[in-house]
Amino acid sequence: MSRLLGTIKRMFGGGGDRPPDLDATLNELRSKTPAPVFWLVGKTQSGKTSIIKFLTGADDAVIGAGFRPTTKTTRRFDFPSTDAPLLGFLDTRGLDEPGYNAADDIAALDSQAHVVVVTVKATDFAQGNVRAALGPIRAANPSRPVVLCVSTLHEAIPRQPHPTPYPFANPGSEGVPEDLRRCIEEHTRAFAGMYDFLVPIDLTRPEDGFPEPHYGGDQLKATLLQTLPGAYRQTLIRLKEATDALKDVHMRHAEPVILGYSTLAATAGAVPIPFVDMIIIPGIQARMATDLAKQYGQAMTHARFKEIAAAVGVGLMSRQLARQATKFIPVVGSAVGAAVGGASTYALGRALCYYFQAACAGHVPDAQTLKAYYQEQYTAAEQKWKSER
Ligand SMILES: Nc1nc2c(ncn2[C@@H]2O[C@H](COP(=O)(O)OP(=O)(O)O)[C@@H](O)[C@H]2O)c(=O)[nH]1
Ligand SMILES: [Mg+2]
Repeated sequence: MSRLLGTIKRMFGGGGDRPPDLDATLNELRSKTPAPVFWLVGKTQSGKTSIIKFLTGADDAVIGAGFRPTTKTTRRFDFPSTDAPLLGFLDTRGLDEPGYNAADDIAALDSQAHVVVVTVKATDFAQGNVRAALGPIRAANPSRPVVLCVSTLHEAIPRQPHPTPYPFANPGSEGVPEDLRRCIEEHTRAFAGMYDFLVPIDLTRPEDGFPEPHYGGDQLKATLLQTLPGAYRQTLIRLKEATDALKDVHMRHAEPVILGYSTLAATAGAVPIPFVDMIIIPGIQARMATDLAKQYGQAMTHARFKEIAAAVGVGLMSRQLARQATKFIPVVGSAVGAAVGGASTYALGRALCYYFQAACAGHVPDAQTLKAYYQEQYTAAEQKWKSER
């Protein structure tokens, strides 16, 4: 109601014709956008960052730089960016410190996390601090799934290969080396009643030389998918599908950025926010352009962005224009729809990458080629966005 009143006021000049603040609106949109948040609970060196690396494809440096403190003992990493996140991770790093008090973290973070992921090394049975933290976290929200990841499996079976095919999916199945079986049983006992799923994993580094560096990774992804509510699951699936297929290094980094901003734009298109098609979505797209330009080491000026957007046919209106327009357009904030918002942003992102890639190689594509590429991407993306709903 207050929004409607605000809109009417704006229309009739009573409250001025000030367009909404982009940052404030983006904040509101982020809170409505289904980006899964995982709460990682485990000792230092137990494999928390390795799980983030595996799920996002981001490297240590990016993850390290991306963490920001949330409480005294916990920090948060948003992937691919805090501006347009697809996945969020809370890292309880203070767990090992004497006198760690989960209550503070729960008060600050409980409402943010969809799934708790507990990491324990297969051969490390000193998990008292982890259980002490996990107990109240679970009690605060008993219906929130807890996934217990038993990591660094090979330490339980030195000089032996991983059991293949992955034998842990069916309890009691054959093929698990005795030493490893005992380790997992011990964790099962110690954490009884505190978790919903147990997934043994070994996320090794390529240089460790294991034939399957992400041992148990598929099972971990499948379990996390199973635990997430519908819309959040969709985000994870979209990320997985989009990045699995990509060979090009630039595109592997760019694609999550594009997906992050298109998901935000889809949310903007789906909720009736005034000025969504004049300010909000172009604002989201401009930020995406800046982010993508950085990925390709290219400069992104306003003029260049306008030129590219005009070439592909994305309508761009400046703040100035939007101000004028409110005086003449009777229906302010006609929602553009999730599919249109999402697909136009996605296609523009891909077109920008196409442009940057060509520019890096020393030739700039002509407007017609760019437009054809945009339209092809748009059609495919719109289909996808519609079929998901
Ligand atoms: N082999 C193996 N090494 C792992 C695994 N998980 C973590 N590591 C290694 O253990 C070290 C600490 O892992 P990290 O993910 O940073 O732990 P964190 O402190 O909990 O974030 C790193 O050198 C990782 O490469 C795993 O499942 N298998
Ligand atoms: Mg870490």
